[in-house]
Amino acid sequence: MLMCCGRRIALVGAALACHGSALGVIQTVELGYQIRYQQTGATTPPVLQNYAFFSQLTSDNEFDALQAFVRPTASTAFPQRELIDLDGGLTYEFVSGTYATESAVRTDFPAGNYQFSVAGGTLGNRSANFSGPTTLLWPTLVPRFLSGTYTTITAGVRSYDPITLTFNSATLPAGATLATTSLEVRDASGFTVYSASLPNTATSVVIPANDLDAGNEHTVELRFEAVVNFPGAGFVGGSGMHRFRRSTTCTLITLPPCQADFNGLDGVDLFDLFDYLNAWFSSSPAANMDTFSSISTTDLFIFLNLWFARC
Ligand SMILES: [Ca+2]
Ligand SMILES: [Ca+2]
Repeated sequence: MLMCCGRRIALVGAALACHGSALGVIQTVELGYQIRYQQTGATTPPVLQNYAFFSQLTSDNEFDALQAFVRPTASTAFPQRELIDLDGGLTYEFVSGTYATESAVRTDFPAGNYQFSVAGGTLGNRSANFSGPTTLLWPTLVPRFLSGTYTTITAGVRSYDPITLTFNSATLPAGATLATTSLEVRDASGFTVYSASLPNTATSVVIPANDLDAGNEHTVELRFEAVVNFPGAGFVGGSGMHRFRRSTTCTLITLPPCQADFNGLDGVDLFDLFDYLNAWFSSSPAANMDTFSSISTTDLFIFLNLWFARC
């Protein structure tokens, strides 16, 4: 990252010297592809969900009344797409709709030169071409979770135990200068309950105990991302990159809350046993485990069985 920042500063400096003024500088232009899969079982391969195309432009300066567009220069029929202002004029992004096939993506976004046009603001009336990648897919295996044990793990995941997920490693595109592997787990409301950045050589990750909710459905997303840099972005001082994202999601269902987790904290451990015994010896109603409200040795044995079985 430090090298990256240093490089950008150097590029800005070069551009300023070139123009002899403090006009804004296009820093990066980017074309990218995103491919999503869904995995539903251990034996079936992940199913393609969709492809998407996106492009991005960043600057070092806030634009005034700026409009930025991207379009393939090779196609007159293709309408130019407006880049959406993400953060007040520093980053503009366009994300396509999604497509069912790679060829459908190529119809709308053919390989070749793309024209980024900027109108208005300090960067007004500039345009430059940036060559799109000639190959859409990079040669890697489809990211896949839990080879061989997917169904058993999803059927009996205990949120109060660490959960190990295994998956295929990524094979990066030729010339990739930056690559990341990440994992994100979202609960049924879409809230992220666990995320991790992983080495690109990773083939497994351990979700710590108690990060997931008991008795809930979760979506796990594994994402591989790679960047290939191109020094000639068309804009003076700018750099270009192609970004590739591949992700696979699967569903993880955790077991309902467990009676052996007597205190409701940190899953099933020795403290639950001690807390239960305290309750049992004091004949607390909380120690009742069967249909008879009296606190008896039956309740104790039921609890001990659950505790040793960890539910
Ligand atoms: Ca507990
Ligand atoms: Ca009882």
